[in-house]
Amino acid sequence: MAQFPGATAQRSSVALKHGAHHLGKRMDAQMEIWRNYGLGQFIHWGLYAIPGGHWKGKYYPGAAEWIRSWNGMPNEDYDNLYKQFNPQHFDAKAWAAQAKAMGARYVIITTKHHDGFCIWPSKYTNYTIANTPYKKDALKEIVDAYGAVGIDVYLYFSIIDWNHNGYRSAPAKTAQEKEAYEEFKLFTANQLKELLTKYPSTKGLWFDGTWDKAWIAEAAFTDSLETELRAMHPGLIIGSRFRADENGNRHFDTNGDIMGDYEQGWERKLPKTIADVHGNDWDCVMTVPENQWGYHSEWRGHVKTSTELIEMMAHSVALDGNFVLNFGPDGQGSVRPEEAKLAKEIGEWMNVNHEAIYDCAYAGLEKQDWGYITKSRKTGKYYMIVFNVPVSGALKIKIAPSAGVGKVYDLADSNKDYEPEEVHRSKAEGNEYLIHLKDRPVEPKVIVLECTDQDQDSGVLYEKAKT
Ligand code: FHN
Repeated sequence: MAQFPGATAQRSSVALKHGAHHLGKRMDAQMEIWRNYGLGQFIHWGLYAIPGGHWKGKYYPGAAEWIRSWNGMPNEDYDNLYKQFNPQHFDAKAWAAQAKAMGARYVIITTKHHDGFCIWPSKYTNYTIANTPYKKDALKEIVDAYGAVGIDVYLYFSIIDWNHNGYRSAPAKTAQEKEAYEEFKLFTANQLKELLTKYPSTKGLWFDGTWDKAWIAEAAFTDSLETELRAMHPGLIIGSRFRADENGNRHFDTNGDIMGDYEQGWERKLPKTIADVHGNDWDCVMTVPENQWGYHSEWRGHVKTSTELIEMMAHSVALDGNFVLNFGPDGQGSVRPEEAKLAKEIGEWMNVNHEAIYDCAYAGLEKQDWGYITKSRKTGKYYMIVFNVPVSGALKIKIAPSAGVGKVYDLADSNKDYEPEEVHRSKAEGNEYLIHLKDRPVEPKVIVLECTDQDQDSGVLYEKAKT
């Protein structure tokens, strides 16, 4: 059983052999770095980027990386795509520079998606980049380039593998099927160990495709594999998608305790309140259109703007999570112009306002009418991230009865300060202030709030009056 400072031993309400390894948050240094990232980048890049959501003139309406499962594209055609994989514009250093300029502090890169194609030269299968015209180890290029600019690398790994003969979604019934699945398990374990050995700077594994009944039934195997991976790579971070307990519960075990270091269920959605995250670390992975991860040349439906994405990031951090934005480079390795534009715009905002995102956490307040509030874990400063300015131009904020408002100023310009107007002072309810804006912002604006005489026990900010 893995143990981490600050985490307690497994609860015994229901005795479990393969439940959570620790209760509560991991408080070691590596996990502290993880929770302070604020913003990450996801990259989905593989063979599916070549057809880009089309085959023989037909449009595939699903997520581009699932095109192999579509009857509009014969499996054989897909399985031969690797012979064309030769991304002439792929420049890992340019990707890393773009991610850095956007403000990402970690990246999650697809080493192998459900199709089974590996962007590293795995010695356990021939279905790898080594056998494409490109030949080179793209994963190494990415790991090195991101590492060089100080962005931590996490490896996405799909358990579903449509290329492996032993892979199956339903539990094996015949002896032959069982034997094949045992081979698949060994293959999976070998690949994971290979990744950690070949790319030792990686900080964690981001698992996917773990919902099959066959995998869920493997609680003993997955538990011991997780323990082995952690032992070979101290500090390794693994989310809640990897394994199920012996009763088939995923993410949370039979006792309701999270299995893994953070909750990985927030895909294309966000928690509404702090209660929804149950005191766990978590990340939200988000697509730019509704549901496209790999490159699809024709995005349909709503495409999120940088303001919407910045708001989702603020929302995530204000509820103790990280926000991870997906990119799907094309078959030549180019980042599409829409994504490049978003990266630039988010980066410009982060350049000025990153203090409200990095190293920040839940501040004791839920969503405000005007926006979100975060608190620096390092300095204790509060950040009001303003998206909606009321007609009055006055932002209402309530702080603890024992607290006073100190300096209040624009993060973009500390000379632009405010004299909060005291509206209501109450020992029972906390002290309410109005901050009168001097102008109407055209983009999300951050106001820094430094409070005095903080009451350590209750927290400075009050969510609502006690009645
Ligand atoms: O099926 C995949 C999907 O293609 C994509 O990789 C996302 C990313 O979180 N994960 C799966 C769906 O949960």
